[in-house]
Formats: sequence, C-alpha cells, structure tokens
Amino acid sequence: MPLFIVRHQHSPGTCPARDPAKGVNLLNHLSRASAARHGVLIKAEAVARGSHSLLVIAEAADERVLGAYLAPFREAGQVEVTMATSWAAVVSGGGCDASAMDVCAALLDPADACQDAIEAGLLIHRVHPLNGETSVPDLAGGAVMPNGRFYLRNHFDIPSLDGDAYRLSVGGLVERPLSLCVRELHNLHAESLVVTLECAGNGRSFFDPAVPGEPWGLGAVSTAEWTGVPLMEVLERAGLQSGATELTFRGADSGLDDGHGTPVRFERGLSLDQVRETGALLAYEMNGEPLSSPHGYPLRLIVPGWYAVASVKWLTEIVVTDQPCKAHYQTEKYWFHWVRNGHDERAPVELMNVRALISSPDEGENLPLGETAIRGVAWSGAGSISRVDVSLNGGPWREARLLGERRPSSWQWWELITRLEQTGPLIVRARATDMAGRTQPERAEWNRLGYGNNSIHSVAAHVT
Ligand SMILES: Nc1nc2c(c(=O)[nH]1)N[C@H]1C(S)=C(S)[C@@H](COP(=O)(O)O)O[C@H]1N2
Ligand SMILES: [Mo]
Repeated sequence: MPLFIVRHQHSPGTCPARDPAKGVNLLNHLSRASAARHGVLIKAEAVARGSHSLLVIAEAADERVLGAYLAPFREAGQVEVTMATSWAAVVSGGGCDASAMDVCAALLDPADACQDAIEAGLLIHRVHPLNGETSVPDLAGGAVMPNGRFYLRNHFDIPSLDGDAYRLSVGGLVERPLSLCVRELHNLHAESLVVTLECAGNGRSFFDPAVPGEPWGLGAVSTAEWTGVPLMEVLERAGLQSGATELTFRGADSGLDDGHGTPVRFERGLSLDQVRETGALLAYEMNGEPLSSPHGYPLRLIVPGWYAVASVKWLTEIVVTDQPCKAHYQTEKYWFHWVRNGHDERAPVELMNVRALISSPDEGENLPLGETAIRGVAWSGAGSISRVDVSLNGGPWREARLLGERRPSSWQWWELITRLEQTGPLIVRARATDMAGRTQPERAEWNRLGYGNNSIHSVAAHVT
C-alpha cells in the first residue's frame, strides 16, 4: 500500500487537546484500531512538544481513503498530506531524486526484498544487487537458520520467476532432452539434506592488505535443510550420451560485471564426477517451505561441501557437454590467486575450508565470574568435524564437546563449559579440525580476490 506522511497543525488557541472531550475523541479516532476500520494503517505518530503539530506516517489504498479518515483533523486545523516512500525504496531506487522506481516485471521489487531482509535482521552490504549477512550471535540455537535470516548473496537483481510457467531444461549430450515443470520435479524421488552454505568471500574484510569484493564480516554463512531431487536421478532420466563428462548450470539472472560491456549470465559448471561425489541436489524447499525468490525460487542447485557459489539459484538450464564450463564466474572469478615467493599460483574455489565461529560470548560482551558456556558452530567441506579446541587468554587449547548429530555437510554445534576465575579482559579463540585432518591457520593465506578466509576466530569479551 502507498505510504504517506501527514502533517497536522492547529493554532494554540484552538488546541483540541485542551478540551478533554475533543482530545479524547481525536485520541480514539487516531487509535490503530479505529484507523484500520477506515482502511488506514498507522505506522507511527508523534507530536513535537509545544508545537501544536502532529506528524503521522500511514499507509492507505489511496489519498482519498486517507483524506476521509483525516476529516476530524481538518476541522481542528490544517492537514497536509505528502506521498512518501521507505528508505529501502529510496536507496534501492538510486536516491531521493530518482524517478524510476518502477522495476521490470520479471524482477523482484528491490525495495521489498531489501525491506524484508532488514526486518529479518540481516546486515545489508548492498541493495543493487541485494547482499546481506546474518549475525554470528544470532546463529545460536537451532540446527538450521530461519529462512529470513539466511544470508543473501546476489550478483544481479533478483529474478521473480513464475512457478506455473517455469521449466527446467536438461539438454546437450543426453539421449532424451527434458523440460520439467515444478509439478514433475515434485513428483520425482525427493531427498532432504542439511547443508551449510558459506560464501567464498566470508571474512574477506579481515584480509590485510584489503582486497576488492563484497566486504563480508563473518556472517556470510548459514545452514538449512534443503529438499529436492538428487541431480543424478534427473540426469539418468535424460540418459547420458557416451563422452558426457561436464555440466553447465544456468541461472535466470544476468547483468553487467566489471570488465564486460555486455551482460553476463550467472553460470557455473561441475564435472559428472563432482556431481556424484557431492550428491548434488536440485532443491525446491528450504527448511520445509518453498524456496523464496531471494534464495532461488523455484529451483536451485545445492552442492554439499562446496563454497556456495556452486549452488546456482533460479536454475533454468542444465547443459551436458564434454567441455569444462567457460563461464565468467567459472574462469574469471572464484579462483584463489596466491602470491608465493614472487610467483602467482592459482586454484579454483571448490570445497569449503574447515572453520569454527564463536557465537557466544559476543564481541564486547560482559560475562560474570564463575561458570560460563563458550559456544559456536564449526564446519568443513571435506567431511564432518572431528574436534574443536578453545583457548582462553592465550592459554592451552582445550577440547570442546561436539553437540547434536554429525552430518557430513552441515555445521556442528560445540560447547565448552568453563569457570571464569578472574575479572578483566577475556580473549576467546576457537579452532576446528575435520575428519580429513585439516585444521585452521592462525592467519589464512592472503589471495587477490579474498576467498576462503578461515583464520582462527577470536572474540574479545570482558569478565566483570
Ligand atoms: N543464479 C545465481 N546463483 C547464485 C548466485 C547468484 O548471484 N546467482 N550467487 C552465488 C553465491 S556467490 C552464493 S554465496 C550463494 C548465496 O546463496 P543465498 O543467497 O541463498 O545465501 O548463491 C550462489 N548462487
Ligand atoms: Mo558467494
């Protein structure tokens, strides 16, 4: 509904609030319930002290509906109504002066998407495209992250796909090209997997010297239970021709990326072996709900264990080939570029590095003397977590207890109960080790595009 700002002004001599009966009438008229009966949704209302002016922020179907509701205020003085918009709409529309706030019908309204993300508590880094991270202390609790709080990473504006018109096409080196609608996908054998997605750039802002790219803190990671069809089943239905070794996955989104004058599509590739090894899933549900548009409605790829760039959202096409994918986000981005002994070395961004995050205590938190629980999550792309060690104030590493089920591609909760004996600063550090024996470095190796920062997490708290 359209948003309005209403200014009401009356003269001191006719201040209705001084007359108890009139004042109470207006008070009741202004109540949320009364406004709702008039078709007006009051968002906020305030009177500047001593100014005899009232400011109301309200939504209504149109100015006429709002005008009818404001009649008693017009009797008491002046009323001025201004069409308004949210801050999210202004920023995503390109500024207060930008007139073009209408968006292409095939895109999700960037202002709505941004408003939802803010209300869910995400820390927004960018609105065009929408990028926001979750907060590490908010991770505390369940095995999965509520959908609204799941971090968001988009390279372009969010497509708004029509589920009824949607088709997934599977073509290339196959015996029977497929075009599957949502219902057909739902009718295939379904599987649910709890999988942690981490953006390869998570923790990028802590690299020194600074690197280009989204300046993520530590919240570009979340976990959900994904439900869908195992990718191999769909490929078997299509029938692979001999010579088929590689797959390209195309998302519905595209746009300009640096160095490209023409729009690029979001595309990624996997080899057939990688599909088999990871158990990749074509997911249509996230934590038991249909995928939301920002997370890839109606279908996304989920590649367990891999940095999330592999998990293509708004998946519309799978092409089977005998050639590795040469797409922009496969060959130009998502490579580690290390500088070692003056030489450049590179490797593609694939499996997630092993990593632990401390969710409690929070940075700067005051803890009382006595027993306390240090908690967090840990995950790795190379398998489940075998141990997490915690060190307080640079002291010896002590093994934390791993909580809950061990799942190969999901983060694992851990906890260390300890006694705090001394007041003063408390530095908590946590270090994870996975089943493959990989553990975290003090400082992750710097690389040009700032990927895979799994430096040991350290939190500074205070014992009081
Ligand atoms: N089609 C498409 N898929 C995509 C992306 C994208 O921009 N477009 N971003 C990728 C990256 S880099 C990440 S980290 C994850 C983020 O998934 P989320 O927004 O559901 O958290 O989606 C991946 N899949
Ligand atoms: Mo990412």
